[in-house]
Amino acid sequence: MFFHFGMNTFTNSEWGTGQESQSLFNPAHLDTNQWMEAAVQTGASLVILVAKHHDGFCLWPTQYTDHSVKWSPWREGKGDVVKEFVDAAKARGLDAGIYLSPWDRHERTYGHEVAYNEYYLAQLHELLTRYGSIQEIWFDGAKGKNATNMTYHFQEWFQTVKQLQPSINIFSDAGPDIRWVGDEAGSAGSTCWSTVNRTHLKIGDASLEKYLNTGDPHGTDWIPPECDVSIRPGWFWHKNETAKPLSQLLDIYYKSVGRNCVLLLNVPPNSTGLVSEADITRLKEFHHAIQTIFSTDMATGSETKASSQRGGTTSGFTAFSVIDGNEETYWAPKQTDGGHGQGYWIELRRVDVNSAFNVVRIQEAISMGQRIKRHQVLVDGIVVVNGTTVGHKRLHRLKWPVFGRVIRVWIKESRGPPLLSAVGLHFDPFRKGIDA
Ligand code: FUL
Repeated sequence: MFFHFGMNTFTNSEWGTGQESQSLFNPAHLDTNQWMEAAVQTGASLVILVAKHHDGFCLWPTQYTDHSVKWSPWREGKGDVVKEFVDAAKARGLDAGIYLSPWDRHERTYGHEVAYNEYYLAQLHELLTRYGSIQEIWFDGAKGKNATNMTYHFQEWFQTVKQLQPSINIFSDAGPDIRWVGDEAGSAGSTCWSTVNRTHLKIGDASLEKYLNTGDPHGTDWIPPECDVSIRPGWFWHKNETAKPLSQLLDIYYKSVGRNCVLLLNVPPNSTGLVSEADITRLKEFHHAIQTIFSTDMATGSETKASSQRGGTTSGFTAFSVIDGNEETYWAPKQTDGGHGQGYWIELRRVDVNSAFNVVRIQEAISMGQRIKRHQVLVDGIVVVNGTTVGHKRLHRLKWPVFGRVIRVWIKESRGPPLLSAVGLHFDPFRKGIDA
């Protein structure tokens, strides 16, 4: 879960000018435990705070500028939102991440290459040494059209980050660990590879959006995408905006989590310093809907059969692995299978055919790489899905609920033998439109 909170929260804007007075920052009831409660209730595992947005106002008492909480009335200048955020996250067992905007409209050194890069590095140093372990750092490529020219020393920043926090994940348009998905709608490409070629990438280059959206089957760098999207129209809280309807959130879930991505859902706290009740209600609905859809798997108990199986029945690569409920185990075909242009297939023969499903879940054994290029799903011999990549998780919504007995996942093209860790069949009662 992403938290955009800062000066903009108090000025009803999305991009502040950097000229705002520190006295405006004064959330009367700021409670990061309440934020974490919202995250936990939604099933999130990681929370990321915008520590400084483009307006340059810092949510921690940095020693490098006066434009921070230290000069605001909040907690009489003794508060530290970053500390409260990270402490509250850790107390709830959540991983914590930080967003630090490179574009800074307040800082007077901005535009002076050496001075600003040093300023930014010094702030990174504060953020990554004061608050214990941080699991993700978010580098935003955004910048206004008329922004002052500025060269960022990304390589140096990344090196510093890794020195200070060796196991952190660095997010940016170009990784190196997690990549932007190329849009802010929470929607990955219907073909989505975890791999890209880093040499093609450049932070802040809009012409790369399509490439980031689909990844690259020939990519040599493993940089899986993260889909950032806001629950509301804006990234920051605005009095007159409301949360997206459940149907839209579910659509986002299918197009992000269901397309091999991490979903980073932004929930902006309001000017009192709390996540609004209406947003919490929507988050609960969202979580409940996901639980409802995926807690029942109609593939459970099926008989399994595959085009081939590597090793004997005790090899650990049996077809049954896809329905054993364990993501660590997987089905592997023989190396020699699929050699005649037919691909590889696995079949589930359902015991209970009286239960309809309208969602098919397919998962690759992702620790062994991403291999599937093209696949089909057939129900009793009829093709109901034509798909491309699978990756960690592929969710297919069917046009209508089906009751079939034999479900075949047919991998038509892959980079080497496909390895499947799961196939699931689910019923989504919230589904109205037909937009597979
Ligand atoms: C964009 C920014 O300009 C938005 O304000 C927001 O922070 C979003 C996550 O990234 O590039």
